[in-house]
Amino acid sequence: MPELTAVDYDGLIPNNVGLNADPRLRRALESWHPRSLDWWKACGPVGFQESLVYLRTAVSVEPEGWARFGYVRMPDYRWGILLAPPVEGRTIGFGAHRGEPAWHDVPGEYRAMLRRLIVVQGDTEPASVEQQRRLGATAPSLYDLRNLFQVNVEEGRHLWAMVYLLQKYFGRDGREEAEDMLRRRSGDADSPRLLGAFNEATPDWLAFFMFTFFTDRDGKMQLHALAQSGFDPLSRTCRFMLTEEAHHMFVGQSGVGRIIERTCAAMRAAGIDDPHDIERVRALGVIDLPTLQKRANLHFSLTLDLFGSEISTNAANAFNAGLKGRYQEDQIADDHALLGASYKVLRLRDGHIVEENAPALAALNMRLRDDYVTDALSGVERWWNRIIARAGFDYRLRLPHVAFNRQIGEFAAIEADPEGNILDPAEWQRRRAAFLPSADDDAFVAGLMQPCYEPGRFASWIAPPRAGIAGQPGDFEYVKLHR
Ligand code: BYC
Repeated sequence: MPELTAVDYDGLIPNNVGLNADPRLRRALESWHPRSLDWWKACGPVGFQESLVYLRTAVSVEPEGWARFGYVRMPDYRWGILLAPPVEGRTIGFGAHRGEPAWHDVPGEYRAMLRRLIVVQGDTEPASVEQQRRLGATAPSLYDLRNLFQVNVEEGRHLWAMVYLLQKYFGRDGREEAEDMLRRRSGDADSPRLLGAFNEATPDWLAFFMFTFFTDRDGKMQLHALAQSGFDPLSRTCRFMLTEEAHHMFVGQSGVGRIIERTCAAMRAAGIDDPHDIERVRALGVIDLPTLQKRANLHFSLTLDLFGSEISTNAANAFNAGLKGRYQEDQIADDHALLGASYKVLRLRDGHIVEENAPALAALNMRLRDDYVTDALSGVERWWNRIIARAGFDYRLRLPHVAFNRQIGEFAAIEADPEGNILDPAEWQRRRAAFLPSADDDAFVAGLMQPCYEPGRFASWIAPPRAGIAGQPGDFEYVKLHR
């Protein structure tokens, strides 16, 4: 039976999954709790653990009033287990079991596949915290510092969400997987995180904003696909995670937007009309638009790899089993079985990129990736390019071709420029620094990264936000530093 939705906020682990009525699970989670705190202290934000941070904490799963804002020391954050309210009489929406009642327990025949999906999802959450752990030292403002920590504690909560599923539904091997989540490390040569992009460095704040715009958006798409799952606890977990995820993408979207705004204002004030006049723009202490383009090229292409191969039997099997649906599956008007249906996929044929019809079931990763590209493109146009256009500059940020800079799937074997023209390896090497950030570009950005911890003040290269968090004024002390 679906669990009740009332949130128990009194125990060690806030939850609306009836933990008190399940002593075995509660003990397992309570024994995981100190180890997750050890992980947080060793691998989470460097410094600031004693500082008071103005954080939102999820206290309810109702759409209105689900979060409470207040000062919290990060190790005291209440990492709760919260599932979206159950939907009465919910049925499986796609695949071979379409129309059957949703599962409230693990379907035995799909156990391994389901565990794998949950483990991959769970692994990304602590990975991103590890990637971002040193950024506090160079925060451009207390507002941004607070947003970083908000994202970090919520990724920590998302780890809890997946660990809950593993511990409750997968017995001993679930507990082992939960331990492994705390053992793997982003970028570690011996024990890396599972997916490529989560082993890359996030060395500076521009990387953080690009990551939250592009990579957290993959999170959104994958969580939407898992929210459709016929395994109801996974669906409910992901539905609530999506509530928090929206803010993470806002941080990236507005963060890069504020950089663009500052750059354009500085160029105007200095009488610079050509955005390609990089030396002069950089001399103003702001980040030139072509460097932003190269960073976008990097993060977009790294994120596309997270969708797996264009043609994937794993994806087909997960759909058929009713475990992972399409983006907004419940709003698509078709048979939700996809047997005999086809989908257009870009393939590499005889050294050329061509569009081909492929079986729709096998092409589900491609479809989700297409939905992702549409979503990301709309963010680029509606936010970033609008700011540039309003400032009166003849420049547009673009998303590179999906064949550009890929390590996974159809285009991993070739090199292509951002327009999708295939290049031979020598030409790629010659032109690489025009497409992707060079060591010089990174060094320039690194040179700008100086902390700005005075309430209401911002680093030279980023504009203040339009509005504060939860209606707070511009000079609000979002982090009370303990030094
Ligand atoms: N790196 O059949 P294929 C987020 C593996 S982000 C390394 O094409 P499939 C967040 C693959 O595992 C969202 N390996 O792949 C964002 C498979 O190995 P096995 C995270 C890769 O399974 C910001 C083999 O290659 N959630 O939440 O169709 C901050 C064959 O691949 C990669 C999910 O991803 C890679 N990039 O699709 C915080 C959802 N790609 O099984 C959080 C759950 C593929 O043969 N995961 N491989 O050993 C999935 O749905 C799928 O596992 C994937 C891969 C989409 C990742």
